[in-house]
Amino acid sequence: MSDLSAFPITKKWPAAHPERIQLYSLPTPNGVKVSIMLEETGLPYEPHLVRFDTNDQMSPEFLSVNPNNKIPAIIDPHGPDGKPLPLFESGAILLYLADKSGQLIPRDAAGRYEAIQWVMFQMGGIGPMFGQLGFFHKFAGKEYEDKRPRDRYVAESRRLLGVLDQRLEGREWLLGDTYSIADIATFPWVRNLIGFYEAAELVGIQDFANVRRVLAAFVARPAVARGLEIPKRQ
Ligand SMILES: N[C@@H](CCC(=O)N[C@@H](CS)C(=O)NCC(=O)O)C(=O)O
Repeated sequence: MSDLSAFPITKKWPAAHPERIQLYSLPTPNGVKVSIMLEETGLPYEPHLVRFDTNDQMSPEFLSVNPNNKIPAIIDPHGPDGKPLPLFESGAILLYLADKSGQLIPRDAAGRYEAIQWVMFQMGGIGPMFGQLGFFHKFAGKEYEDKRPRDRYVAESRRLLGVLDQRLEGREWLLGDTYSIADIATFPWVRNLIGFYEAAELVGIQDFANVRRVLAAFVARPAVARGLEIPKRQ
C-alpha cells in the first residue's frame, strides 16, 4: 500500500486509492490533456477536482505541489526508483506518462524528438497565444476600447493555425500515421478556441481544413470523449 501522507495536498484532496496516480485538475484545455492521456494509456488514476470558483489552486495544499498555482498536477506514487513523483506543467506530465506507459511517443530517438518538438510548439505558442486571444475576445479584455491587443493575438493565432494546417497536409496526425502526445497537447486548445472561446469566425477557421479534419478525428476518439469530462465538475 502506497503512503502519500507526506504530501500536504492529500489533506485537502484525500487519496481513496493511494496506489494510483493522483490527478489534480479541472476540465480546461490544459487540464484535459492529462485526463485524456490517462484514459488513452489505461494507467490507473484517481482524479480530484480543483475548483477555481473557490480558488483551490491558491490553497497552500495545492501550492505544495505546484507553486505556480495552475492545474494540472499529478503525484505518481510509483515514480522513478519506486519513489513518489509530484509533477506539474502539462507538457512535462504528458512526456512522463508517455515514458511510463511506453505509449503515444515514438520509440526511436528521432521520432521522440519530433514529438517533443510539437509538444513544445503547443506549450510555447498555441497555448499562450490562444489563451490571450480568449482573454481579449471573450473575457475581461473584450471591454477594452483599444482593439490592437486583440488583433495582435488574432493574427498570431491565425499564423499558428496556418503552421498546424500545413504540417497536417497529407498527414493523419501531427507525426504522420502515429497518434501521439503532440496531438493530445494541441487539439484540446483548438477545440477550446472555436468552442468555449467562440472565436471560430474571428480566426477564420474555415481556412484551415486540415486542422478541422484532425480535430474531428481527435474528438471522435472514445478516450478523448471521456477525458474531456474528467474530473467531473460539481
Ligand atoms: N503551462 C501550464 C499552464 C497551465 C494553466 O494555465 N492552467 C490554467 C487552466 S487552463 C490554470 O490553472 N489557471 C488558474 C490560475 O491561473 O489561477 C501547463 O500547461 O500546465
